[in-house]
Amino acid sequence: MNNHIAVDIGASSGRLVLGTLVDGSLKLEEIHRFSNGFTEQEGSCFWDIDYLFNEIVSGLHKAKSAGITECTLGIDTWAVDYVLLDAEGKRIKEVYAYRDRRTDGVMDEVGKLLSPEKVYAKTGIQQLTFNTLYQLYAHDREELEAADQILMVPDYLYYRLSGRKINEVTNASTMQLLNLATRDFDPELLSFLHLRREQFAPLTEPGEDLGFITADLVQQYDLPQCRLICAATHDTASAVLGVPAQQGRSSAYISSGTWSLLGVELERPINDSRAMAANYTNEWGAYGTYRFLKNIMGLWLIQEVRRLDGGRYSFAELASMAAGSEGFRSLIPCNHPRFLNPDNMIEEIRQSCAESGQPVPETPGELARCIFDSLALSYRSYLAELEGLTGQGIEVLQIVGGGANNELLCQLTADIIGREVQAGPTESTALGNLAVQMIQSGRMTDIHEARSVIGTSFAIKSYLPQPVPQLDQLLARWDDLHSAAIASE
Ligand code: LFR
Repeated sequence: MNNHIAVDIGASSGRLVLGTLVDGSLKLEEIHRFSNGFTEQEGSCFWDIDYLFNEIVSGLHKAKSAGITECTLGIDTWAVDYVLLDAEGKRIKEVYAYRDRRTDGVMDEVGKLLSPEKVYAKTGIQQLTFNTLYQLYAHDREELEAADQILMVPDYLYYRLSGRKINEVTNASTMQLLNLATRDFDPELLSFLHLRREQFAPLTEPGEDLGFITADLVQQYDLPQCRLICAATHDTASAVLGVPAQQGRSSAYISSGTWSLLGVELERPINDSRAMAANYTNEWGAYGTYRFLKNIMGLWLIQEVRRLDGGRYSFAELASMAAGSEGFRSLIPCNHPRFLNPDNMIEEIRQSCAESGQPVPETPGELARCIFDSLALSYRSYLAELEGLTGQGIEVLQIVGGGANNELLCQLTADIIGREVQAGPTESTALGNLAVQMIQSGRMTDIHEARSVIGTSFAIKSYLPQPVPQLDQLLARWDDLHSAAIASE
């Protein structure tokens, strides 16, 4: 049996990908793809989790129709969002989407009651308004008390398929409730939220065998016999597992999708005061690793511009219009919280440019160019910070995920950071998810082998830095904008 299926659901789309190992090469075949997004109901933002579950089932049914009778299956999604269940295992509430505004100002409020230094020393997790800690603090107290179980989104999807409740570690770490030293939920943080340890399931590591999809589901929807393997259920954890092996050169990665996650993999967390001041995170990875990284407002910016523009142009068209627009004309401090979920991204970008006395981008091409230029410049700043914090110089930046397809952004990044960028594979998240299944099934020995196989199975494009005219002036302009934005957060 050589069929492994990754269910990979991001904030804007989901897919089921079949992975097979043929003559030492990993082959991917997309079985099913669907869109995703949160919707606003009475002023709050929610995911449609039943729809996502149904899409998984439809995808599996398609696999069966295509002749797959047996497979293993792993699930990954974005992080931080949770599902409350009652004692019968029924959902108590729709699932809030992390960009919901109920957490506006909550981080500061909590910071007055619970020392942020202490929370960082315990958890090593960066301060983001949407961390589960803040979401739960902002959640209706009675509803939380009534919850028999609190599962993360992928945990819940596994539960619906198998009946088994887990809290998978890579995703659970983004709750900002796990203690790095004890490797379990931190009692003080739980009691701050008036929560009990029993409301969470046992912490489960990637690679655990979770049993088969229930016979009822298999029969009712005509599905393959699927053995569920616990993936690195946080999509970023899977994406980092899917970063190709690097031969002898020190490297950092960017997992480039809705977010740009820039960082390195470490064997030990760095949760000192410098890392805290720079707001770097230590999310738990598979196989005893930590992802020391920073969230950068990534392709969400262009996704929103495209949506508000009525979807007239594809992402490829927007990138080519950006390539034809004047470079470095207007820049935005793209990681400022104002861009997290503004009422209107296009207006927010224009306003930011106007406020800083720069030309206001009008056309979709100008808006896209402003976004890509600003992202490349922010990568440079955060890369330098990363080198300072880890004490490790970076020679190569590996960009994986959908953003690896964006040639303009990859070239701009190489030019601005002055180092080689290696782009690809775009499907690193599905690949990391599959790697865990293949290792668990004995098809691969370990993650080193998986990363070598990934490196030789997919085309990886190299971008070498080209000179940027008047770079010093550009960097000075960027530093002013970037520092002013940090000061105003
Ligand atoms: C990327 C990602 C990031 C996480 C954000 C919210 O899809 O999972 O890693 O910080 O979404 O969950």
